[in-house]
Amino acid sequence: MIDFCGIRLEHEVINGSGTFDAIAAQRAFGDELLERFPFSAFVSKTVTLEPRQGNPPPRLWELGAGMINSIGLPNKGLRGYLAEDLPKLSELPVPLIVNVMGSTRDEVAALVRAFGERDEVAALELNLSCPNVKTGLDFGVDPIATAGLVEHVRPLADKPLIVKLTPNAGDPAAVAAAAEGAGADAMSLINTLRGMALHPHTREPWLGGGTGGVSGPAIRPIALAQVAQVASRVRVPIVGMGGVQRGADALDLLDAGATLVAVGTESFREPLCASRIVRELTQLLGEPRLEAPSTVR
Ligand code: RRO
Repeated sequence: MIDFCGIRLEHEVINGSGTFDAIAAQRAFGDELLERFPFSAFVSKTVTLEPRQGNPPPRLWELGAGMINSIGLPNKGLRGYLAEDLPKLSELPVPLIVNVMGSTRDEVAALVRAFGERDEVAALELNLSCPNVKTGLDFGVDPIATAGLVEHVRPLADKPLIVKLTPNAGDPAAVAAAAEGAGADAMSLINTLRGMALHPHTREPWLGGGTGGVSGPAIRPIALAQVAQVASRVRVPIVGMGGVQRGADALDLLDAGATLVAVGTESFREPLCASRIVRELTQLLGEPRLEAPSTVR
């Protein structure tokens, strides 16, 4: 059992927001999915106050070592989510973490207040890091804007507040420290890195949104470095993610200072990969660790 902000979890592996559609997966895999749910907590896709269509297609570009997405946050909005998705997601056999995003403080406040009242919700994740939506206010790249937002919404819900950091900030550890100082209970990182692909014939940007977010094994070393850097600056627990494909990748993030590890892009190739990753990680955690050689003076 792992204690994460007072929530008891069976193991260290959860999903990255927006990378596993539990409702669609239940249609595909049936009740077996619920009997052997791969994650120890479920993180929802980002919810905004009003419904959004998302970005024009194409929305994906496959890379040799991952992909670029430009999904642009399509979702039913708060009312649609509460009416249609929350009742289904509350049947999952694990705690539910709802990821929210707004383009103003008041929008984020309304979302935090609404989900803060729901018993089905174990924790909230503030998405300060979507690379594909121009909000006008880029809270997540600026420590002062981040602190202002977290201070504003922290008193509105009596649930753990996780801040999802962007790797596209100049100094993600400074943003993390500001969020912690303002009352955040945990950090999650990394979201995707801004990237681009060109249409093979027209030479125009391939993605409908122009640019997108790079994820998958290509970003794994960046995630590891940023998790280590953030872990050296904050005391709150960290959810580490970025290119996790195997138990060994998860162990790297834990050793860099994460308490939990999230799996994202790999779930598109192998939807139930998290069960395999948990098995691999459990075995690795049970093995004796080699001592680092003592320095010869
Ligand atoms: O929906 C998206 O395009 C998206 C989001 Br909200 C995010 O946080 N990260 C990402 O890579 N894509």
